Amino acid sequence: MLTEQEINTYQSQGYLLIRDFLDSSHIDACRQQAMSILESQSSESASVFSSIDQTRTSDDYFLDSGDKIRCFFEEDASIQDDPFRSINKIGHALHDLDPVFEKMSYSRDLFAIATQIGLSIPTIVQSQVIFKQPRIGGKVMPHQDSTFLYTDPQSCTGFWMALEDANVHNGCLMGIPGSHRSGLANYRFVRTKDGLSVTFEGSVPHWDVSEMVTLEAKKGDLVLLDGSFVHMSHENRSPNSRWAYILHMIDGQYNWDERNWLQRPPDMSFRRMVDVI
Ligand SMILES: O=C(O)CCC(=O)C(=O)O
Repeated sequence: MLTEQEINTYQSQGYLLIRDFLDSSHIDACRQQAMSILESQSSESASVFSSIDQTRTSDDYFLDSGDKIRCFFEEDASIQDDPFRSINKIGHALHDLDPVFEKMSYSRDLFAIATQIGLSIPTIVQSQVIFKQPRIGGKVMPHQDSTFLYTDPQSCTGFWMALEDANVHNGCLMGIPGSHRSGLANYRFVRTKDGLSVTFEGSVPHWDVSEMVTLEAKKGDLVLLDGSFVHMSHENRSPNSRWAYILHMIDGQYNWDERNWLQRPPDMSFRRMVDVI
């Protein structure tokens, strides 16, 4: 359980670092499972990315991934590279489709924290393993998570779990303390009317990146991220990877916006944590 001081810090800063949240047996299980997913899926994704109509196929591959487990490549990776080292991330329904990630995601500890920070019906909408591969791990541009995962009122909350140490050398999270208090920028990542692709809508926000602080984390730490908290991560040019498991939750009492890129088919709707744990 969080202390009152931790809850206050989260509310005033927009993020909170919780040390030693995961124990090593969970981390090992999660890493092993990610490896076996990579082994079974990377050839499928390689064939998708070598298709002739690359833009169309990769749009579909991404847009249909909300209810699947799919691997996405690093931008700097060529598919001839070691397939494991070329994968940027696995997403986006590990929590609902993979038994190891399901157990880790629908945990009593995460549920307790989610309710303490104000989600009355914690509901997981998205899961990802981000690898930040050595030398080629890509930059994640400054953003607010609610731009991508929108509810009205906003309730998106990130649960970022370090599966390896994350520091300034291998591209740890960075963020602007208190930035969530300015609210969500008028900028949304939405499906186009025909539902077949995605686009940004609104005016591109400009944040003062000089205000970013590093959010270094040790293996096993959990970082909570308010949906309006401005954060990013730099490229990884170091020889070490930087694995993380990231869940995004919403408050299930609010409507999931029908224009969000991530949509589930009717027979696989988002699950309320309380119904699973
Ligand atoms: O892990 C990272 O480098 C960035 C993750 C992130 O920004 C997010 O999940 O919202």
